[in-house]
Amino acid sequence: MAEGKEQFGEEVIVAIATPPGTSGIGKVRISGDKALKVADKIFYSPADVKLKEVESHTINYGFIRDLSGQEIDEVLALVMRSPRSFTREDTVEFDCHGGMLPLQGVLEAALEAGARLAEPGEFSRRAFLNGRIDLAQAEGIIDLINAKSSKGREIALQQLRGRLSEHIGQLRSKLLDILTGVEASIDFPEDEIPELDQTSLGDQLEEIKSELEELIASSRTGRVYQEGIETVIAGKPNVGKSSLLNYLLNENRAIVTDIPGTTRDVITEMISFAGLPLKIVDTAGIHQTEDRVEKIGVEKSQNSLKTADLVLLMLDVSQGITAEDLEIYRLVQDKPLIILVNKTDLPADLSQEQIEERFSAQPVIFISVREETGLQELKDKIYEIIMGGRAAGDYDYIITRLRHQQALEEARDSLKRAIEAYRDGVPADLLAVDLKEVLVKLGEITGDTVAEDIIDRIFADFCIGK
Ligand SMILES: Nc1nc2c(ncn2[C@@H]2O[C@H](COP(=O)(O)OP(=O)(O)OP(=O)(O)O)[C@@H](O)[C@H]2O)c(=O)[nH]1
Ligand SMILES: [Mg+2]
Repeated sequence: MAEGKEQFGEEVIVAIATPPGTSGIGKVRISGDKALKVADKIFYSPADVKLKEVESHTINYGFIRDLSGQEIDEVLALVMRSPRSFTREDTVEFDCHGGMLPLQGVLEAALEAGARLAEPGEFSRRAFLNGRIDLAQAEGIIDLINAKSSKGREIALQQLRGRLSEHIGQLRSKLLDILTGVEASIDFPEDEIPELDQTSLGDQLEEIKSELEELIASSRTGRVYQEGIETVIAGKPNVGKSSLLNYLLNENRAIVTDIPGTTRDVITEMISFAGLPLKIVDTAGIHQTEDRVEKIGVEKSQNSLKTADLVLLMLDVSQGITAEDLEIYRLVQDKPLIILVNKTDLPADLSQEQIEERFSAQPVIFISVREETGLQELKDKIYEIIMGGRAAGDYDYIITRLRHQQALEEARDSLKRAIEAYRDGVPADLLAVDLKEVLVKLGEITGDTVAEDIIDRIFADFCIGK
């Protein structure tokens, strides 16, 4: 892919790298073989400094002027010369005043001076094409930017720094050693075949397989940390859904009254829950209604159930199980689900047996939001369901991306075939075919072996200026 370099670096790209809005500082980033030349056309320094002539990694004070000579902003110019920059190309970063007009003005001046607007993720793409980072590291960058929990940030940073790539690299090199041995045995004449060490080859393959299994197992946990979990509180009107939301948020976010149908809209909030990002959704009580406004709320509630990762179906212990409860259950029974029986401070009209009879194998927790009982048990259960029994600390490496998970699963399947083939004593050349397939799949994670369209898709997720 190195041949792409000239073609890419020749075009100087520019973008505003900070988000729109007002701030103390905003950044305009320029990269490409002629980045310094473009920058010098618009950068003017009272000390007559030319960016083309300054040392790499220096900060230079000056002003930006457009080509007509109009002054636009006072800036600091950070110069990073190839290859000691993120893109490995010559790069200039202008620290401007962080308002839309100065930033837009500097951007337009750079465009006028010969740069073109960068595509989303194009700086990172160049870093990848120029060998500064591999694909898994590039994904680490975007995951770090988008991290929704401190654990998610930690995992993304590890990935950005190449820990996952290193681990995949080690697995690949073990496989390559094995493959070399297998291929050598193909080339030898019958009587000179060096005895493939029977037990050890099988064991080595099994060992790699279990390392792949371990990585695959971590991916559920990883995605939870990266993306968060959407937890929807559902139930008929007046059971205490909004009261629970307020309790979890530790604030009076939603209106609570004893009038059924109080919540009419879907309320969404993020909370950090045992280090996990939890998106918590309070819904309008689902029931048949002729009220036009409430009807829309009920429809929105039903829609949010469709995308939920976890549903807390709330009942009222003082009311027994009603037709409305069963109707809602029908909507959510295939989702990860907890049956929450609220208001246990009131006289009960509902027993554990009755619930188990109607809601089959679902976990049931009795709570009282009013008296704050049963809520720790609820938190523990949510954690257990989300994490599938294992916490992040149980893994050496954590996979966060579906793309990686799928590549690992395909690698594992090919390896399984190789192991079976080996046990059945098939010829070495057939065994080699399966092993090569494993190598290709693992290479997709780091980008050593990956199709152009996948690369396009990954970088398209980036923001402009990154
Ligand atoms: N006794 C008792 N009352 C509760 C408990 N939790 C909530 N309530 C009361 O139940 C009533 C309804 O609570 P909400 O939280 O508004 O119920 P909701 O499910 O959001 O109701 P809708 O928005 O109408 O669907 C309020 O008067 C709450 O104070 C509880 O644990 N025990
Ligand atoms: Mg409510």
